[in-house]
Amino acid sequence: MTDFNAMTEALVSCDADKIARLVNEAIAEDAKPSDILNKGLIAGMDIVGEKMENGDMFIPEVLMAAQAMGSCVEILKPLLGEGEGMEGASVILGTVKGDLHDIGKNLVGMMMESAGMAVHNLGVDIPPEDFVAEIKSKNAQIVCLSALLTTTMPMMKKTVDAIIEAGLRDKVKVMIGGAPVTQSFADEIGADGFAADAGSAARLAKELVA
Ligand code: B1M
Repeated sequence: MTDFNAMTEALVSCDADKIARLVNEAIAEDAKPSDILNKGLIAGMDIVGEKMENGDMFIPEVLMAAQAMGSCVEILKPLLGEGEGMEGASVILGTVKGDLHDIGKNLVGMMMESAGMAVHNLGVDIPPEDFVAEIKSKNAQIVCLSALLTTTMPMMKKTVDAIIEAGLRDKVKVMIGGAPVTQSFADEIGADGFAADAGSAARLAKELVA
């Protein structure tokens, strides 16, 4: 029986070797990869977030926990697919300017790749003009914007506005996501859709280009 709490605790203590071992053991025990991710790792990151907010954990420790989580996500990558074909759809993905959070965005990219989409992951701190340039050069059908900070959410609107100004709005579907983002914010800024997590992002992408 997989002990997801042990995984959560190891992440909160930034014990990278222990978390990797627990994840590999859970896989060997046939635990569901989505349970490992949600009940073990994301649950741990939520506690890290609370501790950070309360001043019980500082940036270097949060970074260590984030790196440990990133390594575990790599272990889970081949197992997390949706598995259904969306071959050929070109997706631009990035965290908006001013924002350095990338774990959730990378999960979104993984789920989309495993559904067959060609994902161009631009990274973090991406200004609107870079999204516009990449939409053009990759002839993208979908652009996915991620933001984890309330202070960077307005950059999503600036990015949508830049896409409109470049005359590309009819050619590309805009999806947004990230912990503080909501469907009503998506409606407010004129995005085509909001996804609360990586799995639903991949499903929504399929619906939008169907
Ligand atoms: Co930051 N941070 N952080 N941080 N950090 C949060 C977001 C925070 C909530 C913590 C807290 O105070 N409780 C808080 C934001 C408060 C707010 O704005 N309301 C915060 C803060 C304040 C900050 C700094 C300002 C701290 C400081 O310097 N004083 C600073 C900002 C730096 C910057 O970006 N300019 C900062 C820095 C950092 C680190 C660099 C140390 C590190 C990031 C490392 C990295 O990403 N490589 C970090 C971390 C790790 C976090 C927490 C603890 C964890 C985030 C995470 O990875 N979650 C976070 C607290 C929390 O979220 N509980 C916090 C796990 C991940 C799987 O979930 O990213 O939500 P998430 O992604 C989900 C969905 O949101 C969705 O799917 C994903 C998978 O299911 N999704 C999308 C995400 N993007 C999507 C895009 C889509 C669709 C769905 O497109 C269509």
